[in-house]
Amino acid sequence: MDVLLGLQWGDEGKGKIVDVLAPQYEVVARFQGGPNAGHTLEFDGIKHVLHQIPSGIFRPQILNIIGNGVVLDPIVLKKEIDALEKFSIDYKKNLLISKKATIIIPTHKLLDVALETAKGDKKIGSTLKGIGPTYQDKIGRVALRVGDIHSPNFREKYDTLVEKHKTILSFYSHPLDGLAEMEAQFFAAVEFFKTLNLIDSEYLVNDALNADKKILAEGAQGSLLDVDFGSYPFVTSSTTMAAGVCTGLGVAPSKIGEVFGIFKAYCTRVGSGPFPTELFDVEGEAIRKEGNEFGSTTGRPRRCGWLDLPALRYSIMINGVTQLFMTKADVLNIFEEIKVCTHYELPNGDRIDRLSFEISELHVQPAYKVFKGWNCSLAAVRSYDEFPVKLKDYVSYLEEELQVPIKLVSVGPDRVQTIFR
Ligand code: 2SA
Ligand code: GDP
Ligand code: MG
Repeated sequence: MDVLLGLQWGDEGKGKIVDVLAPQYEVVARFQGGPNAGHTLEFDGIKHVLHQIPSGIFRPQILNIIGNGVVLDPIVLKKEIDALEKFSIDYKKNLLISKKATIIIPTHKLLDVALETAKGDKKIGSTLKGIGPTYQDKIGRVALRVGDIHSPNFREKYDTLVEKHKTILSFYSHPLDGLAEMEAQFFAAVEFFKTLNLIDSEYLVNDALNADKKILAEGAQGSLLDVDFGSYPFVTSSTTMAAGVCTGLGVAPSKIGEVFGIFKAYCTRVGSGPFPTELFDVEGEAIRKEGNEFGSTTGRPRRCGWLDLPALRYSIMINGVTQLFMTKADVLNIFEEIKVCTHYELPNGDRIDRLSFEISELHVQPAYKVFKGWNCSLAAVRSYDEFPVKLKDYVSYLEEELQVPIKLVSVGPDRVQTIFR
């Protein structure tokens, strides 16, 4: 089993690259996150944004699994499936859902809003999809799971959980506006859910591996948003790193083969939290405009900045990355000069190149190496040989610094704008 995951703060282009690699695999599986994710795929002039459905869904021969590590919103899933209807995708055959995945219920979303509001200017910048409260209930051992929908006690379990949530919501004086309507949608979506392929996905995954079938695990968010190793508390609530594949799908660490680490040629972050190379000037604005850096789920503008090597090295280390994929190289076409952060400096001039526990309080300044930009369009480029020399230099420099080969460079959102090396 191979893994593809984001090395930054998400939105590295995972959806696009999973779709490109999918024909090499028989199964594509999501192992964490939920409707907070927005994975964009583009082909035949059409753009698709997936939230919970794995990005192999457009390849008819591939089985797509939503694993036990995912928190799943039935209402969002119904909408996603409806949006796929016109593309004649056989989701009853190609989409399989773990009975052990956790269900997001309407009050989880209200709680997400209430908890964020209570944080005031310390808010995480949650997508408000109910992710944090649902993972809290999972770990607190009170959550509902997909397999529960067939239980005669489902409604009772639901009501017990909602009562608990209402107590917390009343503590925060949070209104229950819209709850009745959300519940009606939820129960309708649960009925629809019963018609889907709900399975013990750990058996399917391990049987497939034992039969030498190839599986690609598709990460969501990014390593710097990992609940343990990200910039806590400004993180998501799941294990976004490679280790999450084992708990999120039920596979042994020994089954993991290649770990594809995907990064943008620069950095973005959506939501709050430290971002040492963030640009607050016209350059940051130019990246946002050129890269169309707006949240794929919420539409929020993404914060933009230069590539950060200490952060990338950290992500490579905790994930055991074996191959690097660089995306959005074309977004840097517009720049005369491109910067890469090689290390950080403290106010006293000391040099830092590790992401310590204290780093967010140290007021580090990024130190940059400056490259001359290639300053030309990459729209028609279809092979590495056609790359401008300055882009080749940029790729070689990063490879040397990161000590992992860059095997793929993406030069546009479309499937065909993908260059293998
Ligand atoms: P949450 O909703 O509880 O997981 O939010 C916690 C933090 O995690 C960040 N987060 C994300 N960061 C990048 N991309 C994500 N997906 C969407 C996208 C985001 C969007 O593809 O653009 O549309 O805004 C994602 N999901 C969660 C989030 O910003 C918080 O910082
Ligand atoms: P994901 O969450 O990692 O799947 O990434 P998102 O879909 O949230 O954000 C990536 C955005 O960049 C999407 O709009 C993609 O269509 C787009 N994209 C992906 N690769 C490239 C690329 O190489 N160049 C450009 N210009 N856009 C890209
Ligand atoms: Mg995204």
